[in-house]
Amino acid sequence: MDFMTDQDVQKFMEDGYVVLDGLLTSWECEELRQRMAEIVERMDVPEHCRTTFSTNHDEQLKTQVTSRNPPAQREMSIKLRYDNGVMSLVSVSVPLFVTQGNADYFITSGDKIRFFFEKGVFDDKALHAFEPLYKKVTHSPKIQGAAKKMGLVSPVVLQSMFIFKQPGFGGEVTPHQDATFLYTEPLGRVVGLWIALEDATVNNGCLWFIPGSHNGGISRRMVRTPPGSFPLTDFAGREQSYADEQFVAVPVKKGSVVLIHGEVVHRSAQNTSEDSRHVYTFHLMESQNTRWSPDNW
Ligand code: AKG
Repeated sequence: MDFMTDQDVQKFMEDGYVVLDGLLTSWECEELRQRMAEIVERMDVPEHCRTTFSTNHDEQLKTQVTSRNPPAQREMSIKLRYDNGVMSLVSVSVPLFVTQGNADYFITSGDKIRFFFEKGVFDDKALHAFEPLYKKVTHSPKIQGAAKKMGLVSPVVLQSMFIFKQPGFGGEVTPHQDATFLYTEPLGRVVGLWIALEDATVNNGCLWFIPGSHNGGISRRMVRTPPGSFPLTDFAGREQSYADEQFVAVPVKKGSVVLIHGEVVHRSAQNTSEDSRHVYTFHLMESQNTRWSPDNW
């Protein structure tokens, strides 16, 4: 039987997302987490690269505006520990502002491994292309089969991320549509693949979706500003407001993958639990007859 069934495809078309269980074994998840622990262990993030990433309009604008006035103190240190298969954030002090360097670090991150730190806390080749274990998962027969089943003919990998969502710390991701950040003409060419490397629960910050919200276009776009100007990106339009009741929680088991339509509205809450919620995620785009917007970051 196909890893992605016809019913899964139908659910994806109707709701804008679908969960596929059993993409990875528990052992494969641990292998990926262990590899990430090694990468983190040897990372050295220069001061100008210590940046957070927020989907929130006001926060992005605020950090970019305040960055014109560098604060007197921009010290940051981060310490992670990896014990018995559990990665934990040991200590951290906070960078308060971003600088021009930060914005460059973000905008040039598409083909590199780069670290974005949690709001309130806080490399050089893309995971999906250069890290053999991550590359293997990204290009696995199951993923290729699912891409084909969704109708992708010439899919390309746009970006990849490892999201830590640390216990008691991992921040909220506000409601957004991925096409806000990964805009194509026409729309409907981008799909996110969000792989749970640990159980994702309501307590540790699983995804929440508004089923069917992928059919109404997008309400805002993140665009590059003209060359030579600062900040380097801005938002055109605003995210709509959504009622809490519209969202459906989607807890998933370790090793499952959630397929996320580029226009479906989704969010995740802060991780207030004692469990981390590690995820490997990447985005695919159908490249045939698609225009990747030059205004994208
Ligand atoms: C995304 O990748 O678009 C997300 O919204 C991820 C949010 C999360 O992992 O908490």
